[in-house]
Amino acid sequence: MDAVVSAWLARDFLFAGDAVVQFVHRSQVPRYKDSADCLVDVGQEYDPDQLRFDHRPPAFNKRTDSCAAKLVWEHLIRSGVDVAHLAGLVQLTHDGDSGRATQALRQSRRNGVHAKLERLKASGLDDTEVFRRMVRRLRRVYAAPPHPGLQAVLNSRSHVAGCDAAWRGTLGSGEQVSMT
Ligand SMILES: [Mn+2]
Repeated sequence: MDAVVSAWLARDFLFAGDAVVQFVHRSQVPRYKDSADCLVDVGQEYDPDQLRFDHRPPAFNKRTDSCAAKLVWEHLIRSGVDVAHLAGLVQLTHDGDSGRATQALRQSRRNGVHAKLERLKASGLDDTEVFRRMVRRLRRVYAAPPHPGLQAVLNSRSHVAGCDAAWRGTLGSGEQVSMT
């Protein structure tokens, strides 16, 4: 799950969807160590500037101190990417990756995304197809909420006509709001 979520976060939010994700066996990692644009959950290196996101020693003292999904997510937050709505998924992934049996994790293993991944893995599909189907599910379950700035304008447009510029400043790029 950590590999899936971290690869999804990297591809969709770090590379805006424009990246080829390849799952490699640990023994093959040295071959990709220098050539890959980004490594998640492999490589034993944590170097956000070089887009290396692993949590195994010596990157961290204990592998349970963090997880790849959390490291990528924290990097995205620091970079100003709007992924705050994925905090729950990241926590769930970290709990699962470090063996913390929280209520949310138990539920996820029963009928959530963890259960979905187990089913897909057991079905004999290759890694690429498992990843594709997991991403489809993750996008649906963890869709971004409507932009709060946009909502505020739409919900109270009659009251904020005089504050047009201020509200506009809170909108994400590409969103057009007409106050008229
Ligand atoms: Mn991991």
